[in-house]
Amino acid sequence: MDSRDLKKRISSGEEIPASGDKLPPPPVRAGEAPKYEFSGEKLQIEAENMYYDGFQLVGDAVASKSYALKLLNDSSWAIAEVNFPAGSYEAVANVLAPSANHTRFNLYVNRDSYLLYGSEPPIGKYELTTRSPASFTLDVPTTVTVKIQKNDIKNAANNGHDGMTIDYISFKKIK
Ligand SMILES: [Ca+2]
Repeated sequence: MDSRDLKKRISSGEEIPASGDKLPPPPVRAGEAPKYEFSGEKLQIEAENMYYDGFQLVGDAVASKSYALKLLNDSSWAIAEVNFPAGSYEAVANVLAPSANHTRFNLYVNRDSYLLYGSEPPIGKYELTTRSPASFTLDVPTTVTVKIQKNDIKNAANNGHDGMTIDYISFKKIK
């Protein structure tokens, strides 16, 4: 499906055969990094609400909030800012890999990269990347830039792939 077809499908409100649900209107595209406060135990950031370029917006009735972002190439990026209290955290993403060759991407927490991936081979539906949680500790309250991108710029062995659809990132306080 090219992006014009997607737009047509969204604007026509066509029903999705899988569930019969109509998609709500697509989210307004962010013009700058959205800012979040982490409080309590958990924070979920929808990929489609991040400030992004080089991703295709995907409408999917089974995705959280009915939309997700598909990573297209090396220059794809999506960012958000989060104020975290001091503590230890774990991040996972909800993802859909189209094939065994399209299963990985990097999540940056400020300057640190974490390679996220789900089941290998992929299970063919959305799943959490619980096999590769990104764990980090902040000694003091910290404003973090969270960034989704394909590659690890410091370590080519941890580069990702094109094609992963990313639904949301979920942060959990573990300590
Ligand atoms: Ca989503």
